Formats: sequence, structure tokens, C-alpha cells
Amino acid sequence: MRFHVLTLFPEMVLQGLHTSILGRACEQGLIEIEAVNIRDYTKNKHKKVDDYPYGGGAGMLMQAQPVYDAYKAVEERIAGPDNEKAQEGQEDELANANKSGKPRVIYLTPQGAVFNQNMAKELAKEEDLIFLCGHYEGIDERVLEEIVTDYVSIGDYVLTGGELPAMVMIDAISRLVPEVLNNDVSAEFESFHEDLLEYPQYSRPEEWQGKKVPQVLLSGHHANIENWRREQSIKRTKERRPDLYEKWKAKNE
Ligand code: 6GU
Repeated sequence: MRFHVLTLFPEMVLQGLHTSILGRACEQGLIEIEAVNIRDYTKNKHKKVDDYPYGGGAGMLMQAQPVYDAYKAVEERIAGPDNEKAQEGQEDELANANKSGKPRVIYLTPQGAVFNQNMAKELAKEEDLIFLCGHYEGIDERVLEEIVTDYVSIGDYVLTGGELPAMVMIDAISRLVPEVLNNDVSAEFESFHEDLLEYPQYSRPEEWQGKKVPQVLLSGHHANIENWRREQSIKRTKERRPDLYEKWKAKNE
């Protein structure tokens, strides 16, 4: 799976995503992360990419031209001579959700739909994803209308730019790509599986600062352990995420 991030801060994105599990996934060729510097595409002789908003108001806007040209460069590369399916006219078989065979373009904005695990699962089916990161007060609406397929937020708070949200999404999506996690069952039995949070876990020693590991986990009785964990998941969800608990209860009644 390939991620293409359109940004004014490529080094931030690459540094953050080339460590730990995702770094290893890149080295193994399971995922590819490319950061495209929007500034490289400006036709302004001073390399400027922003300007004042018509009608007035606070701050600066990213202009349409450099964003569009950066996008076009990526799109042409994706649909380029290496793309056998596009070449053979097998657009139907492309994993891309939009029928044109064009990649989905996700604009990170607090005005988008709130990202969740179901969206991560859907997006993990795509071969290429383009993330557009805005800065300043936003991006000229006309280029958004032209290229964006999905408007996504990561929660109800305001950040200074789309880079961290893009990185959050790429992390959540990448761990669903086969073989990225070395343990292929762990992506299934985790928080949000079945709308429940994960149960508590313990490692050595058996006693730490007077606190003992629950006896059932030392018993070797697998059915009892499974039952205990499920009870704990339900209890924890009810306490910490009553909204999720109600959803789960409605489904399981
Ligand atoms: Cl996607 N962008 C910005 N700037 N702020 C956010 C966000 C996105 N999601 C939550 N807050």
C-alpha cells in the first residue's frame, strides 16, 4: 500500500512515520510513504504558496495552483506506465473506490467526518491514498472541489495543520495491512473489535508493589481466561466509554 502526503512539512511526516513498526514495514516493502513538498510546485518566483483571503479575515490561505500541481504530479505517477491495470483498461479491478481509477484524496480538516476504526478498515483496501495537509487558515476552496474525495477530521479540537492527523490516519491504516503487525491475530482481538475496549493485561512479576496478577490468568484454564477477559472488556467499556457500551448492548440484546 502506498501513501502520498502533500504537505509543506515533508520532513515532519517522514521522520514521524519511519520509526518503530511502520519504519520496519517500509523497509520490508509492505507500505510506502512519500511526502511531496507543495512548495516545490509553486510558480511564484519567491516560492510563496499562500495569500490573503478575498473578503478579508484572519490569516493566510494556501493557494490553489501549487496544491493542484503537486496533486497532478502524484496522480500522473500513480496512473503512469507502471500501472498495468490502468494500461490494460481494467479499471473495474482497481482497488480504488472511485470508479475512475483515480486515487482517493483525503483532505485533513476539522470540518470533516470524524475518523474511526471502520474508516481505517475501508481505506486499508486501497492501493494508493493521497493525503492533503493544509496549513495557515486553510486552502482555496476551488482546488478542494477539484481534487478532494474525502474530508476527514481526527476529533473535535483544532490543530495547527493536517500533518499530525495524516500521520495518525496512516498509522491506523498501516497496521491493518497484512503482515505489518508480526502477530496477525492481534489486529483482530483489540480495542474496538466488536465495539468493546480491550481487557487489562499483565506480565512478570506475579506481584509488583503488593499488587497481584489476577489468579485466573495464572490458572492455565483457557475457557475461564477467555470468560474473564470478556467480562473485563464489558466492564471497562461501560466505565470508560458509556457511549460505546450502549452501542454494544443494543447489538447484543
Ligand atoms: Cl484533520 N486538521 C486540523 N487542522 N485540526 C484538526 C483535525 C484536522 N482534526 C481534528 N482537529
